Amino acid sequence: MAHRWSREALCALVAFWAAVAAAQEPRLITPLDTGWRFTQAPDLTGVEAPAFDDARWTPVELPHTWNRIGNDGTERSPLSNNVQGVGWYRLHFKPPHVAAGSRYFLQFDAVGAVADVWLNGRYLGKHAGAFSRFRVDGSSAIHISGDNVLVVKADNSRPQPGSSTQDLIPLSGDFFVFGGIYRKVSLIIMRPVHVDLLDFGGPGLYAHAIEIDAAGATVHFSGRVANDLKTPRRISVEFAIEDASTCSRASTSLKSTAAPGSFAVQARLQVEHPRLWEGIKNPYLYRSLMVVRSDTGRLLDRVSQPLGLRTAKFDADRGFFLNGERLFLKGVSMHQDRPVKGWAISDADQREDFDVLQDLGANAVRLAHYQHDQYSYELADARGIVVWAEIPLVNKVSFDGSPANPALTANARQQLTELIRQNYNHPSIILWSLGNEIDLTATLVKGPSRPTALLSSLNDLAKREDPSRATTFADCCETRVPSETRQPIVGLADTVGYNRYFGWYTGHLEDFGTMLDEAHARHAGLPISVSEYGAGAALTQHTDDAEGGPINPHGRPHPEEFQNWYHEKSWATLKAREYLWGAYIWNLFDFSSDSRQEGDLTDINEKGLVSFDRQTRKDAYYFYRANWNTQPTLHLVGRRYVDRAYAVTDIKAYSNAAQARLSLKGNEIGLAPCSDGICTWRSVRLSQGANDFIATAQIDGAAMTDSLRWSLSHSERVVNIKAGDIAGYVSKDGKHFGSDAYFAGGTAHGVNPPDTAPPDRVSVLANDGPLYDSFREGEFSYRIPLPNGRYRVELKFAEPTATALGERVFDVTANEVIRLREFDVLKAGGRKLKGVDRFFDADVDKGVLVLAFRPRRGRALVSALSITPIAPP
Ligand code: GCB
Repeated sequence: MAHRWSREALCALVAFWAAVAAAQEPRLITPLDTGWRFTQAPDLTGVEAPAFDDARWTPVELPHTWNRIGNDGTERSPLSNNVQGVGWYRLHFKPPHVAAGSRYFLQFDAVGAVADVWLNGRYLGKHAGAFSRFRVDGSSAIHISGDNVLVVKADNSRPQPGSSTQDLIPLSGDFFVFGGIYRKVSLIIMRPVHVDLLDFGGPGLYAHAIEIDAAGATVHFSGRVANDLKTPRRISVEFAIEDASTCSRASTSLKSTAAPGSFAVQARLQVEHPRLWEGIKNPYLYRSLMVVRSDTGRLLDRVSQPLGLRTAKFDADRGFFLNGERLFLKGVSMHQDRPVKGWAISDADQREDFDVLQDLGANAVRLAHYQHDQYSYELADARGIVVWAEIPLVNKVSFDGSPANPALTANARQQLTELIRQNYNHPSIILWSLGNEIDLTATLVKGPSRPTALLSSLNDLAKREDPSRATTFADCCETRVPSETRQPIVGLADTVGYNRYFGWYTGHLEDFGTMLDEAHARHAGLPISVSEYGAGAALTQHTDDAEGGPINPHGRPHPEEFQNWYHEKSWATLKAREYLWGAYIWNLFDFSSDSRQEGDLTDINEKGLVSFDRQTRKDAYYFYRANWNTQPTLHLVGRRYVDRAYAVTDIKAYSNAAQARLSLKGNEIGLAPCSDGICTWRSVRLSQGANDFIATAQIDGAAMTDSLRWSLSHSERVVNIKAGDIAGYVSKDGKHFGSDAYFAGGTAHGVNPPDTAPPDRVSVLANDGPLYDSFREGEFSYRIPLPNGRYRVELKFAEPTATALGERVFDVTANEVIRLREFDVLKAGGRKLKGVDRFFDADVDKGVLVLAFRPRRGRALVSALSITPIAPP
């Protein structure tokens, strides 16, 4: 009777032979990460000569960048280095001893931004693009036994007309382009006939499923073979699919004659009863293999790539479908930088970022605004995170608003080809994005923007390179500028993402949903997403009411609680829209951008849900965790706003519990229901000193608890409010004025609109001018909770606009008793922008003081309110 092998036994045998094969790997890969010397000196000459003396250069290891951007604090640190230009690297190395006739390739995982490479004084080539892998053939220059000198010139000059980077994308962007060899370098030694390494940095093997159903999947293989010899060779090319237990599930072998040069070999394989790559549910991975052998069966080369079997479809009305199932892409965007290290990050850094992303509960990532390290895409494959991948075509296609010139077009096409070939095999990638906000300049400088020729050319290229994936791009400005200056681009790619910052840069948050609905109606058949939304959050800046005053998006302060409010509202808007295929938070992490002086930082965009150093998860992080992650979350909100301005305040927890319980100093406050991830206890009363809160909840049988301490440094009978201001202010006489709170009605303003810089800034003439530089205006009231008693109410005013007496006249009542009658600030101050104070006494007997501002002519206003007790009750 014939012996029957079990499947496991067969696989064990296969694994054994795979191990044997691996032991004789045909490629010898030597990392070249240590022993480099570096200097930043633009005018050096003769550096490429092997004998050049680099003894005084700085010893460095890869990954390396000379730039250092972004620090904690409102001033730029002396340790910062934002010098853009040329940096030189030199390395002496000795290659391992191998058989004669081998080929030697140098692989650079990325160099910022333009690289020139010499080996032993011989120029091997240039690569323009800060993000993609590239390889050069060093076979004719190498000293196979003995010392070799590898020289790299890295140039990250700021792109401008006439610069060395004038035709290199990105021309601009809200991120810093770090200079240097900021990813790894290796020497790859191969046999002369091998899988092609010079295919735009790609793996040379490209596989994807063309048909999938329960019974089987058909996978198309295309492999490139290079014959570096001068004569043809008879070879066989094997393609195979291995499952996750390295068991071969399908294979084929093709005989061929490899002429000198390179050529493609194609095949199709069937996998029976395929297991699907199902995103975070089950990111099952096969591997595709390509093996090249000589006609005598000698192993010449071998490549293994990830293979995931899945379908990805977009529907204009119903969103995104993975393997036929609707999946809303709960996305975050990420850059690739860290404090001090900049872009020279490690694998461990990338793992940590994906750990955070998964802890948040995201199922999708936009790896912005350029090609990231291979390892990030591998992590996404392995963890089931759906990826939006993109090229760094950002903000503009030319300096003067004209269409992209041929050189820039060629560079953008090259970077797109590299992105696609190098990442073709990652099942996690579902979209190639062609650009980001490339008509932004039309909005900012009101000049023309002519991106369509380039965008169409890139779209065609992406479809030709990879017909299996959809294209997209991120739009900023569709309806913001007239069509005479801006060519319409939405609809040019298969899908679109809208970068929208309602309530931050523009408009009101309430208009976000309407804008999306209008876009959906305007572009019938076009699948749409939100590719960016977000708001800044500084860890040391706080507000009691995010609607208390205008935000200054390009400046300071950026209270953390504004970000909470923004995301609570935004997520409610987004999740209600069935037609959206996804939404990407901008950004998961704070990141470096040397044009930013915002929040409490310098050179950092602080729209992250997590701080730049990854040490602090902001409150808004937990809002999403409560909504997106099924793991239990219970997080009391406001843990960094410790010194409270007001004794009576709401307190919130972000939680996926049905309800949560709160106690203060051991006294039960009560049970609050939680909906949409938010549990709120209204009008909680703090007392002077420390206030310790403990929240508890049961979530899926797990007992959760969280605590925080707030302190109140003044009596509960004192209330100081800076009207119309989102942040507080400590007055010259040491009083803590909280941000605008307890108000109803009116609108908030500053005497200077946000972003006004000297010399246009005005100030209020008063002993303490800043106390008067914001105001609430209109018909409005304040309901201020206070213990019963008698109080002194001091109101502060400054006329911001009225030029004639009688233009603005109003009454102020306290608990319905008129205290200021027909008050005219201009008259009282005698001139515009002159601080005016008025005070009166008022009794509180029902726990609340209602101050009403009632216009008689024009709009009422107030700049600050200060309430202090006169006598105990
Ligand atoms: C955008 C850009 C992104 C910026 C972001 C912001 O629209 O695409 O690069 O960083 O806005 O924070 O302003």
